[in-house]
Amino acid sequence: MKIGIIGLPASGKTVVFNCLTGVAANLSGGGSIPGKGQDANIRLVPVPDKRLDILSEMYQPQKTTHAQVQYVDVAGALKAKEGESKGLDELLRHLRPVDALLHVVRCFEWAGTPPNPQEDFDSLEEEIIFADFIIVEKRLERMRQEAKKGRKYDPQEFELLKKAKELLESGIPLRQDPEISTSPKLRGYSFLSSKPMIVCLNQGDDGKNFDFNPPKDVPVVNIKGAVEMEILELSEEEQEAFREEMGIDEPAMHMLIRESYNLLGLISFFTVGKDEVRAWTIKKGTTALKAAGVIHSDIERGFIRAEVVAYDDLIELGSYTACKTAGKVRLEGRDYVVSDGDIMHFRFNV
Ligand SMILES: Nc1nc2c(ncn2[C@@H]2O[C@H](COP(=O)(O)OP(=O)(O)O)[C@@H](O)[C@H]2O)c(=O)[nH]1
Ligand SMILES: [Mg+2]
Repeated sequence: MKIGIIGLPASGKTVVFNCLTGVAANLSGGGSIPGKGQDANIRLVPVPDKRLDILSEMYQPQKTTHAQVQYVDVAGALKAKEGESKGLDELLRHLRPVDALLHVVRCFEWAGTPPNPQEDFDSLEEEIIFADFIIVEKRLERMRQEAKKGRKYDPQEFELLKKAKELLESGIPLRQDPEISTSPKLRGYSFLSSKPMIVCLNQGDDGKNFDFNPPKDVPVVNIKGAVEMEILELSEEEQEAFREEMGIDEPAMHMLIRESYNLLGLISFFTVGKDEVRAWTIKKGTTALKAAGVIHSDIERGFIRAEVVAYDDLIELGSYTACKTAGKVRLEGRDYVVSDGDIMHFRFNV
């Protein structure tokens, strides 16, 4: 799972990336020097999950493994200024494969420029829509030419692209149209505006709020990037003391990571034991059989049954044995739809 961080220059993308990944990343061309170098920072981030910590305490395993999400921070602006189209291609190359976008919006004064989150958001949203529009138009044109030459093209794909063009022309991002954004026929285009998006309002130290209307279906998370970064530079103990003092329960980034996990329609199931306590990532709606396959193809192939306990039951009753006695350990078949937080033991035979 990959999440691309986008935003206008100096919105705080790299700061947010650093906070998310908890380590300072040095990026040539990052910061306030847009267009100079187009490298991308890519890093795997463990998804914070209190349940996993509690399970770990219970089982004292040798190893605890979190679910992971990959974040990509791209340098440079999306805006294609005159003569910068090469940079734009490079940027899009990094962004096309991501599963979702994290759009960072500046809400602090920077270099004497007051914040204007709505305008900033809208202008980048327009860029995204325009980038998709160019692709659709080029493709439609080529299909028309092929048709003229009597060559075959996929009429369904043509109709879908025409609809996409109409939406984009009206300034509507493709993510708002389920038919378009989920169509297998259009998947290969990796349209930016069809990717799910989360907005991250990056506030200054004062935490001042601004009027901001996100488009529908786009969740908004408030963070203070610079403050978070300062906290991260402290030692573990200092961090804890500081958060306690400020009444902050956990780093804001934890919430952001979890929000982006939810946004992708992802849930976790757990496997527990003395060797390892682990969170596994699946899409909502995944069956026990397919969940087994996430662990190993052999377990899927030889699947017999799954022993399932709900996380809440395990915590309430205190142990697996207690759950068994209370009849809370269920035996489920291959078509069982796994719930978030299920603790699973697979019985299989190969
Ligand atoms: N005051 C303030 N400055 C910030 C905040 N986040 C980032 N900055 C500053 O804004 C500038 C641009 O940040 P950066 O993360 O490099 O932006 P990027 O171009 O989007 O990657 C840097 O000088 C940061 O120190 C914030 O929350 N508050
Ligand atoms: Mg940057």
